[in-house]
Amino acid sequence: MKIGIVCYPTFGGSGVVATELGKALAKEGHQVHFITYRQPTRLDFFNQNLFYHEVDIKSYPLFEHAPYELALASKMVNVVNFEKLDLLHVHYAIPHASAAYMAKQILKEQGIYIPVVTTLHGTDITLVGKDPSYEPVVTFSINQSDAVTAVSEDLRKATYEHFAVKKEIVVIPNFIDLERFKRQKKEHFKLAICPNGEKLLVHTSNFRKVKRVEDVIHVFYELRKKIPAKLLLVGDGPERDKMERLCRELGTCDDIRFLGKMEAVEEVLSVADLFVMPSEKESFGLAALEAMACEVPVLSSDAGGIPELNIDGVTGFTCKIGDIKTMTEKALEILDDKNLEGFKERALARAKEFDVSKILPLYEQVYVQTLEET
Ligand code: GMT
Repeated sequence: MKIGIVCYPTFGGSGVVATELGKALAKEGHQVHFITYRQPTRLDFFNQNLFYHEVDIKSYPLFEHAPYELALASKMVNVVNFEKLDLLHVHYAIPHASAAYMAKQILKEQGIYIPVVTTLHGTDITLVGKDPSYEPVVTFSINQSDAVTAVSEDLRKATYEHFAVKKEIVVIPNFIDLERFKRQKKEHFKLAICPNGEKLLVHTSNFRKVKRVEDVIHVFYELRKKIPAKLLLVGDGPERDKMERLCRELGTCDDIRFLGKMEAVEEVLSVADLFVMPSEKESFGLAALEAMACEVPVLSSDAGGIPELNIDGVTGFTCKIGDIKTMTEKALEILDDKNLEGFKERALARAKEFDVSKILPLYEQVYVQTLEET
């Protein structure tokens, strides 16, 4: 098949899933055309089946905000026409699903029919999408898609709850490349961070409010009163400054390192003992899956679709959002030497259920079915 993939090219989960999906499809022999405003972060290798088309965003003094959606729709029309694509797969509804709808209508006028598959990733539904400033367009463009997928059962339910969506939504969870995300021998790294055998906690995110990074720091602060431990915070975003200030206020700076955005996050995960994800909202929790693939148990909130991945008491624990006390107790339970190895083994076993080889055929099935029906 010739597939056009539209996504955000950034470190965000939806962009990562879209890029990894495109790479996996290309390895299977499909021709994949990425249509984005920048080279996707993870589009980092050559394959003869992979193509990248940059959206040209023309600015003009009259525009306070350049009309990205129009530029994207125009690019989609151009690429579908020129590359003879079979379908468009857009990741994150805003504004990709409505831009795809517009492209589809323009192409229809030209006698070309292009089916659109929309994948809902999370905040496009649970946060931004349901805001009245976007809701009517999001509802319309989801209903106009030829097929819709969501990354968890919880997100599927939330979509039906918040929007007048009539389309069938197929749940296809996030997936992981176990060749890349596996525990690597990095003892020297562990020794440098934890010279006295301290336990190592890791959190990775885009430091947005919904991630509740302050809970990670508070849990760590409480935990450190009981056992020697260190914390690595990977990623960057709007809350980072506030979090640095919080560390100073709590006097934990010596034991916490902010590493910023990192490409090779699997190297950090390879030396971690516990991954912390206390999010307020989380449709799936790709970052937790990456940790589990590196044999790291997960201490998380029970938000959104996280419990569909992190099995309470098995691969880690899921606690009520903001419940620092329980989270600290559960962290201690996981990190207890008599429990830790078991949690690590079960985290890896669970991650294997989301191997890319198991999830890719589910997307291919949606494509085939969509093409047959349209
Ligand atoms: O987590 C984020 O804020 C980024 C966001 C995105 O769309 O880029 O991630 C969402 O999509 C990921 C991939 O499907 C999911 O694993 C994340 O759980 C989801 N984030 C939220 O729902 C907050």
